[in-house]
Amino acid sequence: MKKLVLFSAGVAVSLSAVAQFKQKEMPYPYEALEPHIDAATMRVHYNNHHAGFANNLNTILASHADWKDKDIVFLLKNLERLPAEIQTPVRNNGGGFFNHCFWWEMLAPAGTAPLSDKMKEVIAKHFESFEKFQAEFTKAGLARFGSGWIWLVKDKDGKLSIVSTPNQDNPLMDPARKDDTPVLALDVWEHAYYLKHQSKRADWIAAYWNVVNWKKVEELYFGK
Ligand code: MN3
Repeated sequence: MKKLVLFSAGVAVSLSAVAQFKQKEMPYPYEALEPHIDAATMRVHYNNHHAGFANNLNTILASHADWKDKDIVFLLKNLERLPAEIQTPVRNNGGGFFNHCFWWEMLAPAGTAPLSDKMKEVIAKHFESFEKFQAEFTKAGLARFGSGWIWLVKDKDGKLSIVSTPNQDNPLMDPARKDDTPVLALDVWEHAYYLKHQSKRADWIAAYWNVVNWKKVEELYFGK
């Protein structure tokens, strides 16, 4: 990155130190999830939407020295401790940054990260059957009005629940869930599917099930 130096009240501030929230490289090529998720959607989702959240977050925190070096999870779990004027911008852009970092890891080329019997059993234990879980998660995705995310969340005792959040919110922001871990996510913002499915969110969710990274879900549930 080009190093820019600003002088403010006689103090040199290096902007190269500011761009700390960086996207990781995608774990697979843009076309790897075809035909379930098209390369054009992946490209715009990663390079425009996710990059936008990262850039905005860095800009917002550039003038808040006490906060810009914090870890993203810390920021999202402590939004109420931030200066009032940046709480909502960090909620939206920090949420968008974190959610999309999580999102790319939630996906894998079809057939490469199948659901293990072990994980299937855990899910079935909580939702009667894996199929019932899938139906319930899908229903939550269809019911989310406007934009948002659907999550499968594990609490500290290993109990699973489905959580629906608006906008770029996520379970980390909920003080009642501070010990919980998201293990699966679904982006139901139109930008995630509109190029291919237009307004048909049900088709999008059906496509999504083909490319879930169940290995990652299992890793998040059981720990590495
Ligand atoms: Mn998105």
